[in-house]
Amino acid sequence: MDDLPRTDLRAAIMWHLTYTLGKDPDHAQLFDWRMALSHAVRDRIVDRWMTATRDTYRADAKRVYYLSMEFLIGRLLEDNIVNLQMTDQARAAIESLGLDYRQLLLDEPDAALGNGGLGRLAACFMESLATLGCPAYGYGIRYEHGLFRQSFLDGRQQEAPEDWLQQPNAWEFERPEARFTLGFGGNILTRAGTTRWEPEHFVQAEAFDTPVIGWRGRWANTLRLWAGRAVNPFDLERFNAGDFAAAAENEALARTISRVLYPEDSTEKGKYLRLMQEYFFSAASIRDILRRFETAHQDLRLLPQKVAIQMNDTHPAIAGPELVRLLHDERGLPFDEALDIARGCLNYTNHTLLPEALESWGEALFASLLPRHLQLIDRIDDAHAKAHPARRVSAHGDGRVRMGELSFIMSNRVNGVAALHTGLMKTTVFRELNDLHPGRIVNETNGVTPRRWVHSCNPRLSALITDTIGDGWIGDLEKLTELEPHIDDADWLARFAQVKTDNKAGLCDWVTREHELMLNPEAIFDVQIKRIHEYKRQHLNILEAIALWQEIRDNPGAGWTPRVKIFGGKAAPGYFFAKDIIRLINDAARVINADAATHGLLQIIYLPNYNVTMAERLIPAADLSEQISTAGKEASGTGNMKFALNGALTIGTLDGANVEIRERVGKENFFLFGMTVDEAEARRQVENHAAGAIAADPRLARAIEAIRAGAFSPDEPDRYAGIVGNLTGPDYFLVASDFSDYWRAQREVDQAYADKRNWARMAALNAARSGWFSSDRTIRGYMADIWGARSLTGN
Ligand code: GLS
Repeated sequence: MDDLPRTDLRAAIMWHLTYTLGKDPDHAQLFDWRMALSHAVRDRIVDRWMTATRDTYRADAKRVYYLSMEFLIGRLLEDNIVNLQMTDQARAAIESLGLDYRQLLLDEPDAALGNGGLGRLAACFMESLATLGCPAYGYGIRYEHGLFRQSFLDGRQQEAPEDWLQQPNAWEFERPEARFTLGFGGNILTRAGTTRWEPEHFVQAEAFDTPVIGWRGRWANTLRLWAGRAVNPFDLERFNAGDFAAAAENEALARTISRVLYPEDSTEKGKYLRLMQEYFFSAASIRDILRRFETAHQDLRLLPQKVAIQMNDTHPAIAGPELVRLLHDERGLPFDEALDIARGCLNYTNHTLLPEALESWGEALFASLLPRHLQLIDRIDDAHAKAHPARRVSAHGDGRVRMGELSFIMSNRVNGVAALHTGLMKTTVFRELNDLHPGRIVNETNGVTPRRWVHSCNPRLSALITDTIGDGWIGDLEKLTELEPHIDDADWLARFAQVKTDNKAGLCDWVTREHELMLNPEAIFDVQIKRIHEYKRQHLNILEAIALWQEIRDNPGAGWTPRVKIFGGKAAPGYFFAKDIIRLINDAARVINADAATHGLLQIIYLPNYNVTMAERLIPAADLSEQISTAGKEASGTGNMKFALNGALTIGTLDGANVEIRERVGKENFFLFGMTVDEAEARRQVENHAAGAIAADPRLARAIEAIRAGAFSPDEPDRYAGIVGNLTGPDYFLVASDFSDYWRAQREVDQAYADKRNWARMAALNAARSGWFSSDRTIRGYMADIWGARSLTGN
């Protein structure tokens, strides 16, 4: 066997094909070639990865630990090639083997270990942490099944399991030696003044490591995902007794813990298995963090100097009591000291104010699973009450354990994800705790990685930017402002507009191929892609489409600006209202697309199975970004940033990071509509507000009436009685009340788009002024304000 070739990529691919995959080139399939390339790329990451680890030990640097139930990483091959700056080399090597490079990249499964923005943010953060040379670990769960695969049957969402691990995963390293045994249930024993938890059931967490390489390959960190394993996987006694299924029961139970991602987003799960998952990954991570610390230090009081733990939402909140338990019960530190140390390490990011999303557990369920932790939470509450006797805010009370309060009390810093959201945290859910702990809440507005969300997904735009200002923007996105002077150059602006035209043409080809629908490339590509949720108001969008369709039919010669409305997104399987919205969009699309009277002027398409890869395809081709949530409900949004960076204009409300996007791109380059947070709150107090709004707007009334009368569901006219009843009744999310202003803003969009040159100008200004929304900037903020961590690469 020849040595593995180190420099020649083509030779390395051939080597891995033979010796890692065991395949003869004559019989290799696309999968084999993709795996061989992935291994060859991975080799180039590993050296950097190991030196980064050594550098961290040598510098005894503070490490950041990002604990998250979700990492929506998508595909990794292109990301890694791009960050190693090997694109040309990889393409040449693959083409020299007679293969199609893009096809090979597309063969990789999309790792959907997350639901939406929260999980994707975690993935962007991992990439930025590596880019900035900040020593960091991501900790999460290695779900066998990520977010379900969505398809439509008669317009209805169907869910099928996602099985990304059916194929071997080229990026991960299994670490059978890195295992922790975790307990559940059982009793608490107090002997000679010390208390110990004696759990009843045990499972093991086994680590799988994926290296995450930063831009230009200067640093690599680790994403460590835990898989459930049985302590005694096989019961020989039961097997010998002939009970074969029971013999493997332990193994099946343990594996269940990391089997599936809960498919809810921005809602509470409240399920027993979910709490097990939360404890499973938090406890394994905390033990791993302590183990690593203790290899270099004896004095546990140094922990906050060396360790910063970020809890991504409340899902890892149990990490707090677990750390206290390990320090106090297991290491013997006095309780108050253990509490101080834990609080010195922990921080918490809140990602939503929706009351239905604030996790809490019934105390009986909690105690049955984590009895010792419940006791410790009571002691944490007592200590907090003693320090702040004026007002009692507690994590445990009224029969429930509230993870938001627990996270807040256990944290050194608590942050929101956009300025508006952080402000609302202080005045709503955390008002009392903020009064008690002024300064604990800080804001870190979200960001997205420019490597994936501009450079890789939009190669045409990337090339134009680099051609104009050099490639420094990829590592320093605020350099995009250097584009501004070029926007007044007509030739440059024409090139910018051409990028969009070409991207749209590419999308049209793909839609024709995959979905047998010919889109009008001249139309405004109006895109709403995100989870389906009432607060995100996809139903406001489809209502406007229906009203527009009716208006075009009335007045076909009125010089309409053609429009293609593109939807994508999944509904939680148990969220029936959201599933009705999906079906309504599909039903309306069928009727409207078939109407010869409006053909070419209005088309609607709902693309099934929206995921990271689809976002990478759609965002570069979008003209208009729909960010239309009810004010106060979308904590930040991150899709909004990706669209603006790729030269789409936003139609949006004053919600989440829209506010900051509008401030930066300029209000004249943003289509604002809708009520503010205060106006929305006041509007809800108006009796029959929805009925009033409908009575005042005949267009809205007619659109709702069409749905009610079954215009889109003639076979079942009352199919949408639920949606109609809500829109005309309680309408908590104020779809009816915001409709007229949304309609007005959409007609402004029509007018603006008719002036192609000015539209291109506005789009270019959006791109040039959105550099602040890089996750590099966000991570720098966390490093300075929250973690006290520093870069080891001088970034
Ligand atoms: C979310 C919010 O809904 C988004 O607005 C936000 O951008 C994202 C990341 O901070 O977090 N919260 C949540 O539960 N799911 C999300 O996507």
